Amino acid sequence: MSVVTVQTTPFEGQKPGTSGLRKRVKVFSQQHYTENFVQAILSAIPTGAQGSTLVVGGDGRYFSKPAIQSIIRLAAGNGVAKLIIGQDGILSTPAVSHLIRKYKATGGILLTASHNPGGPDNDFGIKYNMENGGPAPESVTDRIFESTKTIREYRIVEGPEVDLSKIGSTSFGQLQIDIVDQVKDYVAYLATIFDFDLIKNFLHSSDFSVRFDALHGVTGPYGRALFVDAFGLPESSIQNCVPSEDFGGGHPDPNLTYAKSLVDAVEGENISFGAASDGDGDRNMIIGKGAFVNPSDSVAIIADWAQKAIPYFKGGIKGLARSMPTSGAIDRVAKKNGYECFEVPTGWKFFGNLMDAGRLSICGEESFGTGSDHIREKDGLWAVVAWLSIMAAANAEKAGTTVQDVLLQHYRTYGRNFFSRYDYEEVDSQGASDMVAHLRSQFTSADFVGTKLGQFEVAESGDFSYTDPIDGSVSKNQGLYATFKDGSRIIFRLSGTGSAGATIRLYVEKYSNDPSEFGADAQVGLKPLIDEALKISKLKEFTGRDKPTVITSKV
Ligand code: G16
Repeated sequence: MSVVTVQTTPFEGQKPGTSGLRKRVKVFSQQHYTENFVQAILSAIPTGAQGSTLVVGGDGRYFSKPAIQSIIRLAAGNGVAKLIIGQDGILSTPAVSHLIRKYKATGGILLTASHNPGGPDNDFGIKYNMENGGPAPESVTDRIFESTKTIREYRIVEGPEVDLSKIGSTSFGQLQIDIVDQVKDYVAYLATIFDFDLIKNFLHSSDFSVRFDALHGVTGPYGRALFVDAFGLPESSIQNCVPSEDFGGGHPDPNLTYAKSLVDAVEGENISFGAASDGDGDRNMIIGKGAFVNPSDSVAIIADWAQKAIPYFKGGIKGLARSMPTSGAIDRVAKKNGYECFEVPTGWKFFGNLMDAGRLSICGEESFGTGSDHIREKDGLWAVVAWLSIMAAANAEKAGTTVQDVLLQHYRTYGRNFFSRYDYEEVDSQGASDMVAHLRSQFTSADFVGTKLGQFEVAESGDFSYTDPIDGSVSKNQGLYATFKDGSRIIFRLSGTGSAGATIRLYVEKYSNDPSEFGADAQVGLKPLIDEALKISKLKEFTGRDKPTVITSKV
């Protein structure tokens, strides 16, 4: 088998977004499109592709199979020494991160568009992760993008399709390929982080019931291995746990809109604890009967209970962090406990340096991402098992404690950061960027501070910029924010994960330490702020939209 050089021409728009390149399958399936991007990744590996070991896997969505065969040919053509591939090409994003670290690989190529729908008419995605197991930083994604703009050829080795269904070692020319179990290593790792026996005992000695929904995504087999096999729960504790290439025609995004069947089941069947995960398994949603755990609260509560409830953290917490639009609930936990706390731009890649430097243990994002330094990706099932650990610990203190009780207990200690996010998906790109320009001119003007939006007086505003405390790199224009005198905030950002048009995100936050408000519906308390945000942005005038596609808030 010899290396063949294939002539190609650059494609426009192969710029990695918040988390890799996400486009419609129809775009990826154009001749040379996927090959160009993968060649650009291989050319951008800081230590070179030659002799490297890469982990390859994804959520199994439509187009994964031909993409993996292309990656094999390109890896062989670029002198990669070894590929570690999940059986049938399937690995959750957290599992890839874990395998990169466990096998000390050079990096990994992940095939997923995360929570975006799959199938021939929907989305596919490719991203590169580094040797620490985390998403490539901007310095590397910029190199990938530069390379896609000038690429003229890529190198492959031609050969027969590799059978990915059998676990074991095989080869493709000089390239060694190890096909590995999708679930085993990851679940074994979780068992070292949490006390599985304690969780199991709690679940079997109480009437606390659980329902996990994989939304037909990659976590189905992982969910089964955990809830049914490890914790001994009945089949009825899991739903939608058979992965499908198009996620059963659904939208594998664990929120109140797209995981509605879970919400209905928890309410209708009187289930104590519901959890869902997204297409590639890095996001999570936690609910209880009558309770929605806002992701911003979720990470704060996990941080608050971690040392008490999760063996991995018994030795201490190094620091906490959140993305900028995430509510400040976790900051309050950090303050009370004397932990360092960081505010980074949206994107999990920004947490990695802090973890590698030993300054960050637990972090999260409002976008249903929660995780810790056990890997370098957010981790949906980790968050679910963290919550089960908390519920076990809380019930050990007081039998019968519900998810709602844990929330209220947290608010009584720290006050409540009401938070909501409005998403306007697939809006006209021009309208969205005009709206952002209109807002930027106001939010970055010195005169804006002191003005009043209704009852809210602007205390501080700008376009968020972040200087990485470890390597000094600067990321600018990460979101337009206005903080008001009473501590509340509004933020506007364009999403970096959509595949068509633009997605506008509006984030609103308000703090209250008035116990009579703790049980309130987030929407009610936030309405005046939301109204002001919509007014100043002229969102309706610029986009024609008068209501959001998705709202993140209380049930
Ligand atoms: C990705 C990133 C997250 C980010 C989220 C939303 O998640 O890893 O860090 O918060 O996108 O980003 P945006 O607001 O730009 O759409 P995932 O689960 O899609 O990989």
